[in-house]
Amino acid sequence: MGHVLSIGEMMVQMCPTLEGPLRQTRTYERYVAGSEGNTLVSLELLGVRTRFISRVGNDELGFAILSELRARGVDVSWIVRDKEAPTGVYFIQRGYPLQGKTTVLYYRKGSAASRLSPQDLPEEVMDDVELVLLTGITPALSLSCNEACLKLMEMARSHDRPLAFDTNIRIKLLPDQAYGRKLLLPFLQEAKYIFTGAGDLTYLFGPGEIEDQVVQLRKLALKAEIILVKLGKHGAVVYDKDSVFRHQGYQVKVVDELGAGDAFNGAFIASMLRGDGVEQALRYANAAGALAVTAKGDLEPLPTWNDLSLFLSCYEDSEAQLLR
Ligand code: KDG
Repeated sequence: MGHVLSIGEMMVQMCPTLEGPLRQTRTYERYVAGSEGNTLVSLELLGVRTRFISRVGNDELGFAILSELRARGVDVSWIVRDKEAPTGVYFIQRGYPLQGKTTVLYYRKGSAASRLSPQDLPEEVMDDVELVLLTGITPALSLSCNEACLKLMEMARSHDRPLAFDTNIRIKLLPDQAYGRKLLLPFLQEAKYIFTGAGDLTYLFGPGEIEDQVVQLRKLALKAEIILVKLGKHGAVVYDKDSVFRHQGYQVKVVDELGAGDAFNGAFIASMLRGDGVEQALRYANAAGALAVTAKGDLEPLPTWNDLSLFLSCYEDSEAQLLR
């Protein structure tokens, strides 16, 4: 099996040890995170080889990102150390001002990764690539990032490789809704697999029932064979060409909900690539999403196949016992 290739920004994540407003926070744990890279690490843990196109600052934090990704098996040979721009950083604020809610503060404007451009994509990056993964985050980072994502999409098409696209709308990175919708349109039109969520569908198509929003999405996503709608603790729904599969969420203790969608995507793609059917892939993806929220950090709780099997057998056994 070939590589899954993606492009994007990994940042240093500053995660407070306690809940509360950041103005009072003095102690943090430092992690490394970023949607596309998270999904690649998830894939690596599930036996799929991956390659990441990115830029990091030629600084200590950039080294931290490179060594984390390298240690987890991702091919980092195409990541550029940029001497002129710093590595992006973000802070998490938990439980304030709304209990149970997480806010993210980005310090990534002008970062090294925001300077990604089509020049970072020579033809050879497509060598031995099985699937290309893009998300709505990277095109939103800068005009040159958007151009790079469009180029990678074209490269996937010319090599006849499928595109997986996660809408991953980050309102803080987008000037307004009209811009966001226009930015995502070419990727939605091209993708074979579309990952999205209830909030993103409402951003794209306005409020309404998910079924109706998916009908609207289908009208423009003509190449989409599979549309996955992630519903957090309520599980997920998959719409393939002629069937709908629903899967309930697994109830777990939530420690840190960031990165759950990326864990979901990684397990779904890995399962499909090894030839499981859609229903089985959805089951693994839901389990991976659930496991991802049980510990801090985006990469740290990502599961292996053994973790997924153990989780599913225990969880489904205890559910069956409750039903008896
Ligand atoms: O999916 C989790 C990511 O959103 C988070 O770790 C940071 O990539 C990130 C982003 O751009 O918000």
